[in-house]
Amino acid sequence: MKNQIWNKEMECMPRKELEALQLERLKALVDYCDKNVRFYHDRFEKAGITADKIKCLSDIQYIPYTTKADLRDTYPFGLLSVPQKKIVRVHASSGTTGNPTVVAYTREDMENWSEQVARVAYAAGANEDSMVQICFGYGMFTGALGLHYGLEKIGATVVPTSSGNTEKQLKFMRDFGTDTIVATPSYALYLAESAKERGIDFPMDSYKLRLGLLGSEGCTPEMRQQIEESWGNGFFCTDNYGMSELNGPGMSGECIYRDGLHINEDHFLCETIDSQTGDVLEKGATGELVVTNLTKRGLPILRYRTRDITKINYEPCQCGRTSARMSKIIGRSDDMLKIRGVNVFPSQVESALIGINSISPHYQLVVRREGFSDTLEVRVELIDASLLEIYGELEKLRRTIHDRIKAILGIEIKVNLVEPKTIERFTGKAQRVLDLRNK
Ligand code: DLL
Repeated sequence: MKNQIWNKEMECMPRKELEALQLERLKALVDYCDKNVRFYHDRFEKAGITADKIKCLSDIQYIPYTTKADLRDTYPFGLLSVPQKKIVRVHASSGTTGNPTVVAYTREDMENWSEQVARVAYAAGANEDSMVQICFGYGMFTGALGLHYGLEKIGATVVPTSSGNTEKQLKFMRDFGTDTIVATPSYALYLAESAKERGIDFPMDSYKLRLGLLGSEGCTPEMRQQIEESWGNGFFCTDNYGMSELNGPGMSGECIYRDGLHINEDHFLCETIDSQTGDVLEKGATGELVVTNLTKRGLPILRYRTRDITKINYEPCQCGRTSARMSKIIGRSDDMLKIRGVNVFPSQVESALIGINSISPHYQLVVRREGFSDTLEVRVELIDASLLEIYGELEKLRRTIHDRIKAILGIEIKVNLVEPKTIERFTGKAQRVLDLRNK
């Protein structure tokens, strides 16, 4: 892969200049939020914050954190800072309960977002010669449209196949000579295995795939190796991170040296904090990532608690970029699960179970990796064991639970009704999730 830099001026800026720019942008953002968003105005007033009190970057610590709950409480448009006619795009992702998290973009936000994605895609090796198939679901999820705009910006040929329909994905891949895919790591692997299964008719050489822009869920180095070996022919992939609250993909991504994910720091100011105490940690320490989107204007977000655990390396990279690099996500400080690219919270399952007769409030989520795809089993405890003897009733109950949960999560699940008192009880915080994917 070639070492290419999309925006040298910004990506290789001396750190002193970069930090001066971040400070200038932070002050402008605080001033902007103070004047245009009631939610922030009230919070700043309470905390005694005004833009002129921000003298250096570390003064950011006086600004209160924003959480997913804040977005949920102001659903859908309580954090908008402009009249709706200035908003050109809305996206959403699932929240912990009930309301999804809604995000909104002005035209300027869209330009910034495309620029951020253009940089990470170019850093990975994509360019105007690339034929890119986007296998993320188009819709409220930011993954597909985010990469779509960024890839068009660098002049790549975008093939918006969206998610699913593996047979068609592979056909287009062969017929078009697709050389780059955008997918979750698990789907990239699944595609490779499906291609291999058709090996007699279409040997792996019928595919020109060389690059994978992967993201939206974790990918260990072992998994990456497995994906690369499955595709063969020098297939190379990078890890890309982001979240809808921070535009979507494009916040950070690996360059060809793959030694951390370069953060677009002129747009994102990052900190790590102790997720228990909320204290800011020293630079470079492992903790929960907190991000301020310095340039977002439609629905600005300050000091967003991502719940993702990482550490940030501020040393320059051999690629020539001066931007800091975050390590791959080590885990989460809450119980959110990412299953086949979809955010799942145990509390969503709980809300689906509430009010159903014959089941106890004890349940467990079991996540497995079967083949190359994640599966979710929901174990629910019956109140009365005698129901196990009546197949018709049991099946009816299982269906009801299945349909309710599926309607909320939007993914296929398996419901398993178990005997009374067989799900482990906890005296402290209940452990609702059994994640067996890495076992
Ligand atoms: O997943 C945005 C995205 C799309 C990023 C496509 C990269 C590529 P959300 O649906 O809001 O946004 O989910 C955000 O997914 O807080 C992480 O927990 C997880 N996540 C995203 N990228 C990675 C990654 C998109 N590379 C949540 N590694 C985040 C590990 C990731 N976890």
